[in-house]
Amino acid sequence: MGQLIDGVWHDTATGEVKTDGRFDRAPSRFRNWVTADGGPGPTGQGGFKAEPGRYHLYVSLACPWSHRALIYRDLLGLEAAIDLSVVHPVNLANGWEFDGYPGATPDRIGGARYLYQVYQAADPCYSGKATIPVLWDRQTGTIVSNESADIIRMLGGAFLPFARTPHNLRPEALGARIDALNDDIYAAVNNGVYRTGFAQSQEAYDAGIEAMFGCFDRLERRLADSRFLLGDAPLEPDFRLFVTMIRFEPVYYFHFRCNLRPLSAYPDLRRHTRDVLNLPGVRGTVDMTHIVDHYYLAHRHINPRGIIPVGARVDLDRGFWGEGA
Ligand SMILES: N[C@@H](CCC(=O)N[C@@H](CS)C(=O)NCC(=O)O)C(=O)O
Repeated sequence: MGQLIDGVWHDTATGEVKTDGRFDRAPSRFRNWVTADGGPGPTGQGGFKAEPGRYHLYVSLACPWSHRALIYRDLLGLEAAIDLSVVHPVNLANGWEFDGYPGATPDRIGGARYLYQVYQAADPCYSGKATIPVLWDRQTGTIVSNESADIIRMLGGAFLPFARTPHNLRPEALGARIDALNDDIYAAVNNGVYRTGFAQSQEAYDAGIEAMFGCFDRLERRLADSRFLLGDAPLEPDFRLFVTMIRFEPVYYFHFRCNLRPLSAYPDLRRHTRDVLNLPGVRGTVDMTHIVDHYYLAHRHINPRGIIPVGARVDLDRGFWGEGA
């Protein structure tokens, strides 16, 4: 996977696995915000005014964090306002790379071969991982943000005037409930699957599994009498949950050993995934080939021979987990 150290790429471990075998994700480093008037947002510096055509998104169709941003862009109808570059799904010694795979694109901004070169262009002395997604500003030639949780709030906030189909996915009155759900789902599920899959001790793995399935139990109870997590309309936590659950059965169940119980034990959680999948704009953001190839072919420390288990072959068009789409 590798990282940049003082602006130079090194194919070395990132130090996120601690001596007790825990995976501890490094925080994102570019935390500026696009705002309506260009004033500073909750973190970082100002100077990034919302304008159509000025900003660019770098994404991976495989990556759940990128997937959040892609869903917001398509669901809100921001395709004309924010264009895209899509990386190759299999990131190896040089990290994420452009082109050379169906559905991937060149770097449409600077013609870089590797994503780390986009980080070098933003900051020639940058130290840290070159992660995806990235929100890039053409005008100042830098990265605004590489944190998906913030990027989706910008798309659903400052960019709404340019949206073809605007919705408020984070109503102010529900802010505290949304944040509490997001925190629970992030720790136990979104990051929880990585915590479990990247664990390098039995204790770290067991703790990840316990937290994840405890959260599934809570979500199943909540969804028993509610179509979406906070009522009849899908909101921010529904999309944040969806991007992990759509990958769960083909990938996390096998590859990250998230298999205390099969998801058939959680019929409402599955139904929720299907309901989000069928919302306008969502299905087109799901690319199962990028997803499956990324995890099974890039994580050589977990799957050294790159063998893809037969249970990973989910065809969304021919029926979702054999239940009809
Ligand atoms: N907190 C970040 C996490 C992004 C992230 O970890 N992306 C992964 C892809 S799924 C990545 O680019 N990993 C490359 C690496 O770790 O070197 C966000 O939500 O945007």
